[in-house]
Amino acid sequence: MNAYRIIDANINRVSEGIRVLEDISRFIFENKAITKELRNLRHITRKSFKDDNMIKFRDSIGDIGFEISANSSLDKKESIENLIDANFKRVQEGLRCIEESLKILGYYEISKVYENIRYSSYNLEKEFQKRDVAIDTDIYCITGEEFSLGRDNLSVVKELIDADIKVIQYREKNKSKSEKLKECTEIKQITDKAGVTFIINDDVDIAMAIKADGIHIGQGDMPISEVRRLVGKRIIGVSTHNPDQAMKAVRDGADYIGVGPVFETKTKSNVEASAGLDYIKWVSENITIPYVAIGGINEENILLVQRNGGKSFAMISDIVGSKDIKHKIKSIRAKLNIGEMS
Ligand code: 3NM
Repeated sequence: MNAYRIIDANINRVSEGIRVLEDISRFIFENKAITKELRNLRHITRKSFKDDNMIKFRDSIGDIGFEISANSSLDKKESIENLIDANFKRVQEGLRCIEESLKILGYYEISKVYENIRYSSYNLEKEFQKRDVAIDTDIYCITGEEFSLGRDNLSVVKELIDADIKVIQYREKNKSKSEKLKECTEIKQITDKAGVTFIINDDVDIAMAIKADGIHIGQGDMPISEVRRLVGKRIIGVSTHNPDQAMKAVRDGADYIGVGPVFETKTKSNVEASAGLDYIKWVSENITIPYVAIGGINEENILLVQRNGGKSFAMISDIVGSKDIKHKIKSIRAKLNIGEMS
């Protein structure tokens, strides 16, 4: 009976798909709970139905599907996100084939077991997508000691935390690696205590050394796939300046993108020409991962950015360069809240 052959092939297919997801969860995202759950599902998949007929009807060499699959270009996996997506689909479709075939053979109870595995896989797929992207925030603050009116980065960060800022990026272009490492180590201790997401600009090695929550890279830096290999489940943010770069960053597996420069800025040297409000509007309508507007944003123009689709706003000079940081943030937030209501 060929239904046995379908079941046999799909138990293998589902187990292999789960194994790929399990290894991504284990070695890339280092997520114990999801890895354990996947392992459990793989075992149930293998053990719940065993019948000698499956081996009897197995015929991998005579499988007419092998040639079709070998010539298909659909096997191309562009990023880790594609790989996850493709393997969940493979697992779910395979489970459905097992369920239906078991019913043909009259194994209704066992068919239910595979149906349950399928439902668990939908849940896990959602968990996979949730990855630690603690980036949804209103004001995303970035350090810059030279604009900080003589204050050092550490004391600015303390003031930001006191003002209830939830995401801070360390960006310092004029310091040595060892100075940056020392500063980031100190900052990490206080951001950890405060439950604040701490992202490092450019230096993947520092991010790894201090176990930062994330890394932010620019267009000229290492490819996202390489950075992902190094940082695993940590957040990866990528600066983008036009729609092509935004779409590529999403395809390559960025967790969020920077969108700018919205306005002219003097803070970044060699900065690209202003991308304008059209670009942030385009992103708000076309990009599904979190995005952060950046470049020349200040208390005066932030509502314009909000009206053009901005939800999260990265700022350097207007915040670190203000005398009273706490007051500044309070007053920006008041504007954003009123803007949202009107
Ligand atoms: N990145 P300010 S603009 C660091 O467009 C940075 O990717 C940009 O500083 C980008 O808020 C920028 O002082 C500078 O203008 C932002």
